[in-house]
Amino acid sequence: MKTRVTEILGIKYPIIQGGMAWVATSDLAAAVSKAGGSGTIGAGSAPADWVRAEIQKVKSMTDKPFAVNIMLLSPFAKDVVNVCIEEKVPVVTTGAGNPGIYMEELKAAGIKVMAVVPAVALAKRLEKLGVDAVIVEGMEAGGHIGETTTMALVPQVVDAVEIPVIAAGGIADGRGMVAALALGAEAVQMGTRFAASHECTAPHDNYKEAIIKASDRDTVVTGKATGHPVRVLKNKLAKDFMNMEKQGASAEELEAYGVGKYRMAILGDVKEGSILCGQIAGMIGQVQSVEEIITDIMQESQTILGRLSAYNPEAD
Ligand code: TUI
Repeated sequence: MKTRVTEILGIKYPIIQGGMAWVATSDLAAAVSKAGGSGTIGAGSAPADWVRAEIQKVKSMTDKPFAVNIMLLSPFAKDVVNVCIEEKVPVVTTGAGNPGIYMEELKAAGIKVMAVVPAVALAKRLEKLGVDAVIVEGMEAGGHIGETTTMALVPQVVDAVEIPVIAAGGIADGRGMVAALALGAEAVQMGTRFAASHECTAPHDNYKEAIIKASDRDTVVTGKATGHPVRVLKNKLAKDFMNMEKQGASAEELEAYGVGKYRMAILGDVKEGSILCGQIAGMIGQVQSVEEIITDIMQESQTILGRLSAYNPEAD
């Protein structure tokens, strides 16, 4: 399945693994790239030296292209940009902000840049600044999100820009892949499905089990009051946090309460820790290998595409 995105990235399948902070480390990124997709190291708020070490680990595990996701709210974002340039990372994806100030140096270093956008206006602005593709992420996604759904946002961005669009948020199988292609996307980015993989070694098994156990209404969006809405699994922490929000806690109090909670969940405390995952968690029923996940999705997509091409609405 060739698209402009598979051509730009030099990958076999139009599947990109989301750059989940704390969750997407070198093991997962290397496994996805080896399996023919685009693996991504999630830099999150980690210091640049940690990111450099993860990049070097991926390079030692595979010659295939991979990406680093730069979380633009990180205090280390600028340092991570420099590390990506020094390490000649083939692809950078960005999230949680506008990567405009880094575009010139990333492009000068020959790095492909793909930015997550939650809205049409930012997609148009970044196209002018030279991003190679936009990752259009709907509010079904886990973690920090915008306000519009994938279904509504992807075709609007496709109509507004010439560069390729990658769809993200609420996609975890072949049905989601074909739907994304139907909306005009040329690849998908998936986070939650890859978080529930064997090669995703950073989170404790409890974390993956929580994703597997989740059903359709088990995620909530916290942090709307602080201006940083984040979709998480509904657990004790999320309920406490929402109660504090209801009682009018200040942004400072809420931020202070949130400190360290991602790390706690990664270490296995799935009650008091913050488990970031998308609404599609309810559809994920088992932990699988990355290879199985990618093969399943590609086979299911081919089957659906075959069925649709035989579909004739005129027939009785
Ligand atoms: O970035 C993500 N997901 C994340 S980042 C993260 S760490 C974090 N924790 C608490 C608060 C904030 C971040 C956890 N999950 N996904 C990509 C994404 N990017 N979603 C939304 C955006 C986004 C939002 C605004 C991208 C650009 C943007 O631009 C605003 C502007 O400056 O125009």
